[in-house]
Amino acid sequence: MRRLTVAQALVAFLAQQWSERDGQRRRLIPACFGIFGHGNVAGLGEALAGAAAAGVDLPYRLCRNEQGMVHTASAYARMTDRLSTLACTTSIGPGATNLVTGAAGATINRLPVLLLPGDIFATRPANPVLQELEDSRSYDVSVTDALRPVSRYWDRINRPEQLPAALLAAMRVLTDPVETGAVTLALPQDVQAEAYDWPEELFAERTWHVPRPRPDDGAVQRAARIVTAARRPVVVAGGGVIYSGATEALRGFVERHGVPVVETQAGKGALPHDHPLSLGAVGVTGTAAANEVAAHADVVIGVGTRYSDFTTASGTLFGDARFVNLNITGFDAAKLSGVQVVGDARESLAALGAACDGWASEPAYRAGAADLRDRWTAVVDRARHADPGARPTQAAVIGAVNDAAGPRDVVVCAAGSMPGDLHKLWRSTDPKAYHVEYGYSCMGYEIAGGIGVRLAAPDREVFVLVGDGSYLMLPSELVTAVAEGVKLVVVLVDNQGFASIGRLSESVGAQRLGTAYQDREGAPLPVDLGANAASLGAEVLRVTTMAELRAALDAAKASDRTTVVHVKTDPREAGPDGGAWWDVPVAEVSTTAEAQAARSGYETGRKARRTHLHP
Ligand SMILES: Cc1ncc(C[n+]2csc(CCOP(=O)(O)OP(=O)(O)O)c2C)c(N)n1
Ligand SMILES: [Mg+2]
Repeated sequence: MRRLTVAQALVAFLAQQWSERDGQRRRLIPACFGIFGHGNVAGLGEALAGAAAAGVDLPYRLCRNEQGMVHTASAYARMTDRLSTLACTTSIGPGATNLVTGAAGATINRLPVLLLPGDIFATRPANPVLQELEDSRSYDVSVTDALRPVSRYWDRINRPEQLPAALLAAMRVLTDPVETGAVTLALPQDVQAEAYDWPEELFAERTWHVPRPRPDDGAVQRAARIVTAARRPVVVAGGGVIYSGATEALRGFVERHGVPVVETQAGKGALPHDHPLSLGAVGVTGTAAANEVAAHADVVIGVGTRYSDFTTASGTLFGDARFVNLNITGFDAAKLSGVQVVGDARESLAALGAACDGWASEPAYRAGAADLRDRWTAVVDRARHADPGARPTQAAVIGAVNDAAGPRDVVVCAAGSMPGDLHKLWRSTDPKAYHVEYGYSCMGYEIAGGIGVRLAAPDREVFVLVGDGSYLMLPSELVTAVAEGVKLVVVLVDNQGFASIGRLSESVGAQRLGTAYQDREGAPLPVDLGANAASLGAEVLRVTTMAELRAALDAAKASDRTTVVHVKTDPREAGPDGGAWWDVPVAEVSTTAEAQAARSGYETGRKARRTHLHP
């Protein structure tokens, strides 16, 4: 028996957790991020300090905003293919509720994060404690309940005895590729400090084996019958391809069977951009080549994709296709009435490939796809081009960052107009080098996520592309990057507001209301984001021409300091369009001509929606 507080036991336990896949072991939770307050400083704070003093390897890192630290943990998990993540400790009240947005992002993106919010006293000696919600209908309600719907496992440790089983359940969910997402253990502040006699085995080294489930034979045979009858097959590669490490298996499958590949945001980089069968981004933010091939496909092989509305163009992209879905979760495999091949992506591709032995698509079909691909390549070349003396367009900024980044360097982005342009214009060379969070598309992810990426892959340079709107949501994590010595190159694309939502607003008849940063008279704001970044400890380079941008990117890359390259662009300049539709319902009745016109366009657009109900 070991007598420790609940918080001390938790820390001792976390330091002994490992994950293993394909014989490779790594620490499951190698570090803890946090912000202390009265809800965790005496419990987890004391425990982490004591552990550090005793030489336990669970370093603590201070972040500036709880939401940011969950993004950091998510990004870390994504970079490590979900085999490792970070713990996040918070105080009670606002510290805890600041986790909610990050937790939703992690769960939606199917990424493990371990959240340890403090909670109100379990013993209720003198309620309400500072920051307690105090629900008059039940003293059992706390703000941490807000984390329940966004967590894949949620528990509150009201008694020390509850901790061991909760810890094991939490680790299981974190490492289960089917269930993974945010895991929350709410820790009442009195219970954190309470001592208990723990069985020694609780602190033994423990390895969580991440399985590669093989798909059912019958399902593979059913899928193979459909695939081998296809004349115009296409693979939709999602994030699952990358998390499973299935990129080589995918390449082998499509090369043997002659199947073009289109990629979702999370799946971008599944094939290198210059692979002859790579048609690039698909869907609303997709390339014209990918969307054309997807629209005419008779069989769609979805691998590790959630089929979000951005991928399916809100149900309008695919025609009368049959779907064969390889996915680790039955939930995703069943989408679009697909044949469900439930299993690990790498294993499933191998099994399906074997079952389709000898079959390949017609060469003429592949040649047609290659032709579309070449035409799109020319569109990208034109969009990315700008003369050295010219003011950079957003597409040219993306091109310059792509040129400056080495083949393994990582681009990070999340919200605004850049994810769409990146999806279409970025040329990815490595499965981990394109890191756009587009499940939650959460403004503020960019810098915090960049920290997680760099911590997980210190040998890769990290280029964070962030819009001015996203930057203003969470610039505080620049301080964390500086303090922790996590070097980032941040390219701050400043177009004085929301280019993306401005454009969307105009297209739905909302007249760009509230989408530009300006004062009540419509004049530009006296706001200097470069000065803001400098005040937070970053090196700042301001650029006005393409030549200056390229020089600044090189200097930022060579520097060992976090550097913000501040570039101003025009919000009305849009990148090339891949021609797909997105469902954003427009007012059915309105007094404005703009909204009426938008509504009629909307009604035409939605006529193309299909429900895929193939039995
Ligand atoms: C936290 C959050 N709030 C609101 C939104 C909705 N939204 C999506 S993009 C965007 C504007 C982003 O502005 P900016 O970062 O400057 O990028 P730009 O559109 O100018 O490229 C908004 C408000 C969001 N995605 N996330
Ligand atoms: Mg902007």
